[in-house]
Order: sequence, then structure tokens, then C-alpha cells
Amino acid sequence: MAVPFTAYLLTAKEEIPHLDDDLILLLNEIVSATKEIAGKVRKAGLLSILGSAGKTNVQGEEVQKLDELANEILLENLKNCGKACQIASEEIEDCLVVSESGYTVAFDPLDGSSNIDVNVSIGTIFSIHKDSLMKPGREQLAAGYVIYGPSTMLVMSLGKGVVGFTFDPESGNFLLSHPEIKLPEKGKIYSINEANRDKWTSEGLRKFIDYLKGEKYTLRYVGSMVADVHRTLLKGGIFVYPADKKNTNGKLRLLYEASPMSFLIEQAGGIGTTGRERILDIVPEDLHQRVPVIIGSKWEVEKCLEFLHF
Ligand code: P6P
Repeated sequence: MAVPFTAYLLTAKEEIPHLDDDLILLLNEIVSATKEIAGKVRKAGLLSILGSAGKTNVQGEEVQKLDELANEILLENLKNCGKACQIASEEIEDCLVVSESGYTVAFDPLDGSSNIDVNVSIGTIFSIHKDSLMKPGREQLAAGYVIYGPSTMLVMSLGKGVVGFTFDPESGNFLLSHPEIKLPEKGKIYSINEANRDKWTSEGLRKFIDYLKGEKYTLRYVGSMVADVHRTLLKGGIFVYPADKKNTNGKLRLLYEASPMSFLIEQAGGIGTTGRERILDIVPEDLHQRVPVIIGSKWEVEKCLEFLHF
């Protein structure tokens, strides 16, 4: 039988020095929360938890009932396990300070929630640091996401490559299904919301996208970062959410979207940049700060940078 998540962590301890029992407990709590979230997501239409919760979050975005539920489930698990000293959520304005030291967790409880009502893949993203979450992404001790798609998959890095687990409904476990995820050096897919083309602040970006079209690339854009990054991780290519006239620093948040996803992409052999600097080098200044995101295969990201700096 494929290796269950907890058994994988216990064997990984031998080659990952920072993977101690507290971090294992914390990761298990996060994964346990995502199993509960998956259960709600898959029955959403039957539980009258679709639709809007009738409020907007700190981002000014309409909160879906499932967003709120996912947020509550993660908060409950993290508070109860007692291993998180700071907790930050896309849905909460301030950081929850639980204790002076320990692990910090920043998460987007349900990313892509505008897709919930139309049954399109969504996901939970998490990022773990030690003692303070306002550190460069390069210092993450763990980062990952769970994608609620045709199958429920956990993709994670502890700083030594990227592994994938597929949820097995019969055993109720995440089982190791992708022991070593490596990003193809070059792909054939680009992923960007071209409806915003005229608003992009970079003319070089328009030229880059036109270049890819000339190279017969395919466009795939789900509108859920977890789904678009997951496809990029497995198939290669490039995902871009750039700065535009409306979102002058881009739309995606550093702490619980750009940073964990860049960590995974770079651990798998790709690059994550804002167009000016590596995302993993940014020292966070604000809990919900946004950054432009250009992540994917080395070849495409480096080609994009050529067009941006031309
Ligand atoms: P747009 C979902 O709302 C999200 O935060 C990300 O998951 C996704 O990549 C992006 O916004 C989509 O934004 O403007 O293309 O709809």
C-alpha cells in the first residue's frame, strides 16, 4: 500500500533536521483540517453552504460561506494543537498571536472561492515559519496546498524537493502518490487572465504573451491559483498575475499565496519572481501585502524577464 502521510513524515525526519515532533503534529493538524474542509466542499450543494456569507473580508472581497467554514476549521485545529505561536489567515485582518515562540502558520483557507458555486477546483494554501511569519519565503520550514479537484491532493515541500499525496476515501488517508515532483524545464502552456491585457502596466508583458502565442503555446486559466499552479508544477509553463492599473502591486498576497507557491515551484526546479526580484527574497512588511507573481519553468520565466527588461 502507498505510504500514508504521517508515516512519510516519520521517515522524512531522518533527512530533514528541522522536522521535529512539534512540526509533525502541526502538519498533521493542518492536513486533518483539510480533510474536514474537503468533506464540506464535496457536499456543499447539499449543506446549503454555497453562495455568499453576505460580508466582505479584509481584502474587500465577498466572503463565501465555505470560505468562512474553512477558515473556522483551520483556526480550530491550529489553536487546539498548541504548536502555532502566530496564525495569519486571508480572512482575518490581524495576526493571531498565541505565544512567544513556536511555529507560525499563514494560510488561505479556500483559495479560488469564486469557483465554488460552479464546481471548479479550489484549494487551501499554507506556509510555515519558525517564531515569526514576517520572514522571507526562502526561510519557510514547510509550504503546501491541498487542491479539491477530481481528486483531493496534498502537495508539500519541507525544503528537500516536492512531494504529492492523494486522498484515499476508503482509508481516510493522504497516500504518497508523487514521491518527487519536478517541474519540466520548459512547457507549452501559459496561464494569465488576458481580459486584463490592456490594464497590465508592462508593455513588455504584452509582447511576451504575443511571443508565446507565436510559439504555439496553449492558454489555460482556471481562476483558482491552486489549480493553475498545480497544473504548472506538473506540466511546466508559466503562471502570471501581474501588476495592472487596478492592482498596482498585483492581486495575489505574499504571505499565503505567492510565497508558499514560489517555495514549491523553486523546490521543484522552477523560478518565482515579481519581475524585479525573487519572491522568496522579499522581507514582508504587511500581513496582507500583494505582489506581482511570475512563476513556472525556468525557460519561460527567464524569457519573460528578458521581455520585461528589454
Ligand atoms: P482574477 C481567486 O480569487 C484568486 O485569489 C486566485 O486564486 C486566482 O489566481 C485569482 O484570484 C484570479 O483572479 O482577477 O483573474 O479573477
